[in-house]
Amino acid sequence: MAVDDLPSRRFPWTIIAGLGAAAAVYALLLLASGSLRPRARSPSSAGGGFEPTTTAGESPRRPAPEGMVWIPGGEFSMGCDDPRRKPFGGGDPMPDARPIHRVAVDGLWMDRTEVTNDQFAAFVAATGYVTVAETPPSAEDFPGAPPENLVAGSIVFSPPEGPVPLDNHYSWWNYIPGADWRHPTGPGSSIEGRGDDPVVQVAYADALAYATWAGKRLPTEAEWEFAARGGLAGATYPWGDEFLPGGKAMANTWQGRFPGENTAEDGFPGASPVASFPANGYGLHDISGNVWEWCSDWYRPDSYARDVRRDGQVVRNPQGPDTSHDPQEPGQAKRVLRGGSFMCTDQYCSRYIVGTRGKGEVSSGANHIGFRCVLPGK
Ligand SMILES: [Ca+2]
Repeated sequence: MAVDDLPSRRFPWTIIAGLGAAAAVYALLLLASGSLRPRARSPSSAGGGFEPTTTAGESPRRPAPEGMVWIPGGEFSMGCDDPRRKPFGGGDPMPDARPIHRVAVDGLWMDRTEVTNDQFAAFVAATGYVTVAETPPSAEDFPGAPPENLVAGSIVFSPPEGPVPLDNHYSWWNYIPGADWRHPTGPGSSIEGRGDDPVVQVAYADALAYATWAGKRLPTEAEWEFAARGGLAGATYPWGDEFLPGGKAMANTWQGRFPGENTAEDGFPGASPVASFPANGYGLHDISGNVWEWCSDWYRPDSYARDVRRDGQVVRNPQGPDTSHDPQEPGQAKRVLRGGSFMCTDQYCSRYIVGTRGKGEVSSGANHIGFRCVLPGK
């Protein structure tokens, strides 16, 4: 099992039912957004097969929708070099983020922040929507599970008291009955006074339902990465190549010895109110770190290899593969997650690096998974 897997909502039931397969979701996490350099860098400084980012120059055809920023669209090098030799690069070679290849995306509007608890509450108030985590797992989906175990809930980070081996995520993830978006870490928790925090404990269907209600949609993985790079080409982070420029945290990640020690030197032991960290070159906050963000693509580790065209032409507006396949958990349907979360650390998962990829089993939320939406420019 990869060191950065985390369990999905399905795992307690598959275990209980004796079905065997434990679930996992590629875990996560990391950084927020950053700096103010909107220009592409030269290929030589970017290295690793990255070429300059070019923008299409198309202008938005309407005033900015509330809370959204314009992403101009254009062409960029998508993917990630092996980050293991970089400071804060972590121990994962990130092979699913290669080959680095040229991709073009159309201009679009993107939420400048992750969707907040207040925004999600407005959606629920208007529609009566009930999230996946609030719905008891069905006996049909988990044949053989004792009825008393089919209880609504979700996955919650439960830090161990002392050091634990990092090869067993069950040491710090638990299925908690009653955990949902209003109770992110379980029945005793609340979002009272946390209206500006990103909504969490949302499964893919929940994010999609919100986006549809808002007249928006979820970003493709390519749109997300183009936007996250903020105009930079091949930079390690959305703000540049230095993780802590001037010693300053640019994103909500993890400090201390993971998972038992959380020193919160960046100011936040858990999720932070959106826009607590600087925006990237396109005005996006928390595009790295804070909470993971759902993208619309199905996950496959070879997505990029399948996208690359033999004629060397640019791949335009890729939508991802038709189906999901994760060799580590072949029975699980997974969508792409991007950006990492407040739990990201180079000791475990350095997916605050902007070109890296995550994945999540579609029926699973967790207290570090959220989303943001986009609106096509045309
Ligand atoms: Ca933090």
